[in-house]
Amino acid sequence: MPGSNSAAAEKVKPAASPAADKPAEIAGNISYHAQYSPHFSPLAFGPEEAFYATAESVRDHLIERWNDTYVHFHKTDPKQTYYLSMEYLQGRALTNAVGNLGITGAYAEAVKKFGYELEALVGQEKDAALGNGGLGRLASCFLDSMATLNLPAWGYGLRYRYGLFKQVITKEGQEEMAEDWLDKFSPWEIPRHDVVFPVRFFGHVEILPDGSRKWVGGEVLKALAYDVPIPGYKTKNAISLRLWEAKATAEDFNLFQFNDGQYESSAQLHARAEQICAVLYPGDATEEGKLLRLKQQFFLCSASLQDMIARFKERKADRVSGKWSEFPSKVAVQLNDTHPTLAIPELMRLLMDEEGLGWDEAWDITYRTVSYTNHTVLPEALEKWSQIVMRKLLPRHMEIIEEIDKRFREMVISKHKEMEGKIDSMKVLDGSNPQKPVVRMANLCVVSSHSVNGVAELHSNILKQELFADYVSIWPNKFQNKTNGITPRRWLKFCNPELSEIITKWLKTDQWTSDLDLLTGLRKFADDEKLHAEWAAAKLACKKRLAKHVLDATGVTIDPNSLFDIQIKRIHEYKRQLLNILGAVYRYKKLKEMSAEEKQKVTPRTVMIGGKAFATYTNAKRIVKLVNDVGAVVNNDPEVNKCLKVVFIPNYNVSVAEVLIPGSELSQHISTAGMEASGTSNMKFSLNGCVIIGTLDGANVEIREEVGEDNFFLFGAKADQVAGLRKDRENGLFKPDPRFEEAKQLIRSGAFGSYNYEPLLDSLEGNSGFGRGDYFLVGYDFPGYIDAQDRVDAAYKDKKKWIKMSILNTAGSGKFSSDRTIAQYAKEIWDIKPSPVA
Ligand code: B1N
Repeated sequence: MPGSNSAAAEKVKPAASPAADKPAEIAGNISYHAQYSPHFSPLAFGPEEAFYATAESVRDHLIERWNDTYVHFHKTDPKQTYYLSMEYLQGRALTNAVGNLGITGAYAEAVKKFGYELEALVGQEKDAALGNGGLGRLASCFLDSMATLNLPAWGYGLRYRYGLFKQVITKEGQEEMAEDWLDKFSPWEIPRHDVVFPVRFFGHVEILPDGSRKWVGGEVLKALAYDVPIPGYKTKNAISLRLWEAKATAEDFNLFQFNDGQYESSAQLHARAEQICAVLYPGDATEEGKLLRLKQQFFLCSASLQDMIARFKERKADRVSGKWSEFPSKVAVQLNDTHPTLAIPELMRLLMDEEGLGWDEAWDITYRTVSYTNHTVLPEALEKWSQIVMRKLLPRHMEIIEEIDKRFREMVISKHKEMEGKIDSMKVLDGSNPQKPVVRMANLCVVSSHSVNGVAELHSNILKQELFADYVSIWPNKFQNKTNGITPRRWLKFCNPELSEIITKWLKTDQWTSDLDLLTGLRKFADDEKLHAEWAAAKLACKKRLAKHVLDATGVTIDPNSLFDIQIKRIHEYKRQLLNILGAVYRYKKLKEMSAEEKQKVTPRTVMIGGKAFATYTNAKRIVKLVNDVGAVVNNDPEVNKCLKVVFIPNYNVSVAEVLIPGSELSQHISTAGMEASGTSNMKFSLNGCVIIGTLDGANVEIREEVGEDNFFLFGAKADQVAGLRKDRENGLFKPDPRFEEAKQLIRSGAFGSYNYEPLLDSLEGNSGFGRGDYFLVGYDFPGYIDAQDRVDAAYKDKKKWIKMSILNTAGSGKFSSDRTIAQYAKEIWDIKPSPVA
């Protein structure tokens, strides 16, 4: 490590270091941690203690690589990317760590010496759920790919005390409980007491005698770094996910008040510091104006930028020329949506007020450093912050934002006169409502970043043609597409060992795990009967594992020979779980009308729906309740339950996904076209040989292109029809299909209990106003959906055909590796290059 005593430290041989390939030595090291890492009594060695000791032993390997990588980057001083995200959905780390380090076998054997199976210990780990859904999981897949591609990159985030809530299903529906991922401790994080930065809130701006400005007063908290090492797959590189925690200092503790018995006020700032990282903001595509959320966002941005600048200065000392203008050739900052937008004014402030640069130079550096990814076009998810709140909390930043806005407007008038009429919608500050003037964060990002990208072709086109169309005429080259991806390690190799082995066997190489395009090599075996038999056996094994999870989690027994049909994602009206459940209700009704003979011919199906609803999103919670109520009736109806089961999967999270996705055969990605920016679980399902029923939305469009239209069940309105269809409804031109009416009617009849589903069903009716006149077009798409489901049933009856479709889905998934996505970001946005540790 660089630092004053590094030479001396290097001479000290660490004791009890494990050998990666010798199970006996590994076991010794696990036992060492059980004894000397003082978390439990040395006599206790149950599965939980064994998990923690094993994880600590694995962590030793990680730390070695992580230190080597840091030193390597320090010496070679490449340009680095800093990924700023308010969310990371890491899930569990043990399987991934031993898998990426290539020591799974050795550890599996080592823990056997204590009488444990590695799989059993893995289940002891709590999910790190520091994210809500796709956006957070994407950030985690990106970290895996950055490390695997040996890229000099960091992730920055917040160390929330409580991550995403735990979902408990009761008779009432969803209930939320705090999920205590740090209940004992996390073996994967390393507190960095040497990495601490001050972060200020409130206060005021002082004008100094030389005319420069300085932000002073208010309250100052400390940001303390916790590093989580991220190992690459089959490489010596391990990068960092740096999570900040808020702390108050000893000086903030008022001993006088405490001694006077005023316990609460004596530790006021400590309490406020604790609030900052207490909980993850539980929103996905909805935004609520909360001061605390703004504080969180600034906390992340300020600490991260101070850290980057400190590193730039530290390394600058070794460089010949140490000019600030070099900053953008050493640092790339990627904003994961608008949540870390405050990085823009904060970088400007640090460069101007702390480093003494002028506006023009600071602006040039900021613009060349920062780039922005947009993840949604939903109007309610486009962040807008009250100018009044912003000015109070961050007075200097508000000044800077005002200046950015002013200069942008002047630029348009002087250089793009033709756009003058559009300034009102393009500018950063929106004062159209004098009661509540706001800062439009997306506009601030577009104006201040050198690159703006969407997350799938269709989404990026919508950005260019609609949301950001006016900016395109000013900056035609600023807008890009970077189709999302997923890591094939976690989402195939580790979660689906059965299928992975078959793929490796048939491709005669395991290189596909880092070169996913090799999967196309499966195409030539798509009709091979031997492969079919192996493929079907692997799927059945995964279905049995899934069935066991369902039984454990819900008490419902499901038949592994039925078609496993899954929709798992956050519950949202635009994702249309309602369409799915109405389809299941319609299927139930038809089954009830059938004779015993007719039922013999039916393709038996298990419909599984899982996902969390935002705590105050009433309609989403009603949907959860409806799925559970339908399941309770259908699953207990002996007339139909051989042909249909409906199961709500509780507490959907990363590790549940790792069990469900490998066992899936059909998965539903059925959002109203134009509304799902990309989707990433669609990629995971397809990669695991699952066929998609879906709309032409988000990345579905590209998946269908890659796997072939015969291997995708398409239905529904196209994105460019949606606006017209809504208009038609308003004009009373929409005629609902009788099947849609039947399904709603059955719910209204009380067949699934007496809960009042009227508000939910109302949302699908009317022309506008209350219920929004079926804004998400469930009624319009219903007949097409039912027809597509009929095609699914027919296809599933032909086992050969179905397995071929399944193989061709896996074979066509190469494009959706996050390695491809990250390589494109590295080349086309960040301009960084691989830098492997020798
Ligand atoms: O980002 C994912 C996409 O695959 C999904 O289609 C998209 O819905 C998701 C506010 C969001 N967009 N916006 C959010 C998350 C939290 C929050 O507070 C908005 N999440 C997405 C990855 O690109």
